[in-house]
Order: sequence, then structure tokens, then C-alpha cells
Amino acid sequence: MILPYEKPARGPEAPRPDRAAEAKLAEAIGLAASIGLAIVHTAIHPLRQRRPSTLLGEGQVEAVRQAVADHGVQVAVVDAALSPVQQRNLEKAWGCKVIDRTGLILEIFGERARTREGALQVELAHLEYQRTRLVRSWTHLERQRGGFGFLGGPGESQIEIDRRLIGERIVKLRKELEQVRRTRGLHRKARERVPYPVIALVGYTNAGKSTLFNALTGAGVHAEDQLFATLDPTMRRIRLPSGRVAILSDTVGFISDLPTQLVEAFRATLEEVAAADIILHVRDVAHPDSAAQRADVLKVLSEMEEGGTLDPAWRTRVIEVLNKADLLGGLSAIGDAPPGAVAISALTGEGLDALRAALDERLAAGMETLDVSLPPSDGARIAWLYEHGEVLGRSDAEDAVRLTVRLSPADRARFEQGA
Ligand SMILES: Nc1nc2c(ncn2[C@@H]2O[C@H](COP(=O)(O)OP(=O)(O)O)[C@@H](O)[C@H]2O)c(=O)[nH]1
Ligand SMILES: [Mg+2]
Repeated sequence: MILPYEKPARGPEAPRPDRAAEAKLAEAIGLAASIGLAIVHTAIHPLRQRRPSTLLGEGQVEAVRQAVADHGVQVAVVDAALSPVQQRNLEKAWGCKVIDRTGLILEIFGERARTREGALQVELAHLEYQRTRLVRSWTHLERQRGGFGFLGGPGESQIEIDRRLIGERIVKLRKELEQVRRTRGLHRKARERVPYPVIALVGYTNAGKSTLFNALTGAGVHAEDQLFATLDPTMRRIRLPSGRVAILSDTVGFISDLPTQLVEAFRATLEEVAAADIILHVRDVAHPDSAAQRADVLKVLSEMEEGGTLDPAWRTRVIEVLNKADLLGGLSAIGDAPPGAVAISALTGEGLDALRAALDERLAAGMETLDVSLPPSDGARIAWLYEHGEVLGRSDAEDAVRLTVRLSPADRARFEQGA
């Protein structure tokens, strides 16, 4: 894991990388770990200038080569944007696969996209990225394979064929995406598989989402959970103190300085939040950018509301979790959490009981009782209510079926939108 670091221009050069660089490195390590890479070496390399051939300076390239050899490294992650040339030169110099920041994030999104729209959006971003990677190797490949032309048009080189195929695939994906967007909301497959309230964890990478996920679910994993665990390791059943069962869902973390071409893909991976009954916003209160991170998360959720993916009531479903309280001296040291927030340490377990109680309370209070009248011919919507809600009463008349149903706010919104 290599972090080329450009010092913000200010003051005399400090001899050591500052705290911002350390925080960036910690994030990059968190990202790499989230796709199962075992990290054996990390280094921060201050950039004096960006060399077009390798980004890093000669001495830095050599230092990394040495580390790669010492540890038998298979993949080097460079936490910066590399041009295709730089990427290839570094692979040659180091003798291992090299991926840059965008490549790493695409891997993560690829693993985590859960909805059809998310998967399409990620594939699209991936192809756009690949297409730029093809450009530079053109002359090389053309010399090698050009002129045969039995795969493409006459005289079409391999690289042109590849670019054409990628271009065609991109066009096809865009069409498919549009189609999926049009029918969005009619079928939220991920949600319909789980007949329990969903609690979605959102927040920045390294805020402690996965640690909290494990702390809340780890203790009492039941045999039935194995099914969920193998199908999708980021969704698991939890039982709250009242006995109520809910599904806890870990989402892709927010990433600082997200490359712009990945913004759409990231949003798409967040779509499952729309189906959540509770949005658990996990914050690292000890992080130097904690307040800005909070604002970022809320801004993206607001934008999802503007885009029609989140219903306007989402704010009432947020519980803010002030995590890593231990780093600030524990719960007693940080005092009362503001309304709607719970201070915890996912690591030490402090505050978790209060959080469980808050979840229970919110789910109970959130249930809404609805009187619905539907034509008897509307079997699909009647069945939907039975599946998603708790039917408390029913009377069948000739022209109408009247149901009294208890629904979560999210399901109620879905029902009213025509689910
Ligand atoms: N001190 C402290 N560290 C924590 C706490 N929760 C998580 N961490 C650490 O923060 C890092 C990132 O945690 P992780 O759960 O992977 O974050 P995620 O990216 O949001 O899933 C890990 O090294 C955790 O051990 C906490 O409450 N206190
Ligand atoms: Mg995580």
C-alpha cells in the first residue's frame, strides 16, 4: 500500500508526514482490507513532483521495489490516480500487479453492488476506466496484431476491436440502466427477500461500521443466520432486547475525495438505504474531519431524496452513532449525546446496550397502523400487505376488502407509491 502524498502548501516543510496523510493512509488500508487484501507493507511517499513516467521519484520506486521483493507482494495499491503509462511502468519496475485508487474502489463497488442498478452502474464505470487504459498501449498492440482483420473490419487492429466492443457494451449498459431506472421501485428484490425491518449502516470508511456490525450480530449468531451469512456476509439477523428481529445491513463506506467518475456508481451501491427502516449513521468522532464527514453523508442522502431514490421522511429514520468514544476518554468523558444520537465504542462495547434499546424503541414507535380499502380483484397488493405488514383485522365486502395493517414507515411509503 503506497500513498504518494502531496503536502498542502503551507509553512516550512515538516520532516514527518502530518496527520492528514496518516488519516488518508488509514482510509486506504481500510479500503484494501475490505476486499480481503492482506496488507504487509505500507509507506507514505511525499511527492516533490509528479513524474509522468512513474509518478514517484526514482529513489521511491526503488524503495518500493525492495519492499515488494522482501515481502513477496502480489499486488501494490497506489493510493493516487495513475495514468496507464505510469501503471505499466510501475508493474514492470516492481514485478507485481499495480492498481490505483480508482481501480481499488471499483473492485470494492463490484463486490458490493447489490441492486441491479448498482451492478450496472459499477460495470459502466469499470468499462469507462478500462477504455482509457487501452489507449496508450495502442501502437504496441497494433504492431503485434494489426493487419489480420478476421475479427473486425479490414485492417482493424486488436486494440480498435477492443475499444469498439467496449464502446458497444457501454451503449448497451446505458440503455439497460435507463430501463432499470424506469421500473425502479416496482421491484426491490433485495428488500423483498427479507420480511423483517432493515437497519442499514452508513458512514465513512473506517468509521467502524463493520466493527459495530460484528458487535451487534456476533454474540448471538443463530443457525438460521448461516444462510444469510453465506448468501451475503453484509446482511445478518439481529434480535433486539424486546425479542424483535431485524436485519442489519452493512453498506459500502463513504470515501474521501471520491474520483468523480465513480460518484454515480457509489450512489447506486447506496440504494439499499432507501429500503431501510432505520439508517444508522456511524461516525468516527475522533477523526480530524468528523464534522465535515457528517455533512457529506447527509448531503449525499439529501441528493438521493432530490433524485427520487429516498422518500422525504428519511431524516426521521436516522440514528446517529457517535463511535470511537473510547478515543475521547469514554462515554463519561464526552457527556450527553445530542437528541437522536447515541455515543458508543464498537470496540469496547460501551454504549451498545443503549444503542440496542434505541433501535428497539425506534422500530416500535415507527410502526404505523393503517386502514386500507382495496378492490377484491387487487390480489397482488393485498398479498403484498400480508407479506410486509402485520394484518390486524380484515373484513371482506363485495366491492372492497378492508384491512387494518401495521407497517413500518418505509413499507408504508412503498405501499403508497404503488408497491
Ligand atoms: N478505538 C476504536 N477503534 C475502533 C472502534 N470501532 C472501530 N474501530 C477501528 O477502526 C478501524 C475501522 O473499523 P471498521 O469497522 O473496519 O470500519 P468501516 O470501514 O466503517 O467498516 C478498525 O481498525 C477498527 O478496529 C472504536 O469504537 N474505537
Ligand atoms: Mg467495513
